[in-house]
Amino acid sequence: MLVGDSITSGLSGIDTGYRCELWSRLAPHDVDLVGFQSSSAGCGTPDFDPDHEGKGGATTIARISEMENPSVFGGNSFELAYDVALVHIGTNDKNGVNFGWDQTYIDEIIEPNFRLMIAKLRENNPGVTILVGQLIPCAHGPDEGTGYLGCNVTHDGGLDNDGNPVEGLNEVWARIAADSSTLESPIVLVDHRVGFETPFDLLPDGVHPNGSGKAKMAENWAQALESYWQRADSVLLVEPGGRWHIRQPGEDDYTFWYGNPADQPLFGDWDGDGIDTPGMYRPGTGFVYLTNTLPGAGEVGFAELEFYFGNPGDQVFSGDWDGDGIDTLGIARKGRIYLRNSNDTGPADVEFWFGNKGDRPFGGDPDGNGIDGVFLYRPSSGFTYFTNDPPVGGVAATDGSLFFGVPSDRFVVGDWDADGDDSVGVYRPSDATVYLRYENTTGTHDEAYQWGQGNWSPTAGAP
Ligand SMILES: [Ca+2]
Ligand SMILES: [Ca+2]
Ligand SMILES: [Ca+2]
Ligand SMILES: [Ca+2]
Repeated sequence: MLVGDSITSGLSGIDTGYRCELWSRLAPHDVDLVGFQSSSAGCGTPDFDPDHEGKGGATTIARISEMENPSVFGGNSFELAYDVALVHIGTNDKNGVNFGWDQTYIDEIIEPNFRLMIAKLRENNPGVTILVGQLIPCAHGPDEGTGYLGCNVTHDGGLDNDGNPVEGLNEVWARIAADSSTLESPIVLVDHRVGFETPFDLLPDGVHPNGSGKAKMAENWAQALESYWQRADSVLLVEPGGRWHIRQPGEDDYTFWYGNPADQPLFGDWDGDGIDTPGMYRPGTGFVYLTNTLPGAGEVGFAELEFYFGNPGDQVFSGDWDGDGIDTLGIARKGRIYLRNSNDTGPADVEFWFGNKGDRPFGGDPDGNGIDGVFLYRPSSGFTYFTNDPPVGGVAATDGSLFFGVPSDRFVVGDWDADGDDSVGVYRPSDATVYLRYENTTGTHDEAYQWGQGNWSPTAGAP
């Protein structure tokens, strides 16, 4: 959901702000924009998704009250099921105050309104990722007739030809991102000032980006989204009693409860929104319990999907076997692999021979093509074998093998260095240490840290 003022909506009937450029830039990704406003003037891109939440002239508080009032645009925008919000708002907050603009105004009016926007975005979507744009600079002169603050006024109220009032607003957004970002709902600062030149990238009005300015904004948003979507995986640990730990270096672990003792932890993107969440396989009954919501800190998570999968004795693991962005489950049974592409009970969509009885299976993408293949750790030899993508029946090719870890290690697979391909890692019970390797070749670890207790179970993903 794109939230903002006319820099987002575009000039009425003329353009679509940065939205047209952003849509083209995000074409390789499966993006659905949401919002109760819709405008596509001037955007000739095929399949352009015109939905948005930008409004010309809006201050932050005006936007909040419109967005939550169904009588304005037909619904409460904060109740839409957005996964990511891109917010570029505040430029108009300086309007109407003219030379009453000072730090007190910023502290007492503007900052609470910015914080209210964050709170509203999270109200019905507690796991939303919020990308906050550092506002593009403006370049218009003071216009006392309309009460607009000129761009030659610094945010402490003085006149300064080099200053810019939006810088005071950007300091507020940076402060909010620093103190209000959480694991469950990250706030990522996107700096649109980088490479943005005034007046070169602005229309003659000194406020709205022109073609080059819009392209720069679109590129900044897209890069921030892509690095968020392709962020590094990390190891998670689950206590035998079902208490999960997500490591936050320098801070206490983020913990929550999910599943029963003896459940086998899974962690994946069960709904394709780019965020991994917990799952559990209960070997005694063959049931799988998945949730698409990361439980709040200290809270107990509840399964949103429950289904029967496999037989007692099967080894259950997860991955995205068809590259549609949704993780589903697979089974290893006596050297045969069964993969299913939907999260429900049913027969395998793909099955093939790979490995031996007793091998431990993991889903992962060693060649980074977006389709998960299968890793097998063989405790008897200490070797790990992998196949890049699921074959269509028959016997899977072994695309690589490596020696890493020792038989008592608990194996995991993930993209530890965020370069797009998955590689091996282990949790070693004897010294309660995570060892990660960035390449699928024999060699020593690239990263290691002591964490947790030896009887905890590892899983991996990007929460
Ligand atoms: Ca998800
Ligand atoms: Ca899939
Ligand atoms: Ca692959
Ligand atoms: Ca990698």
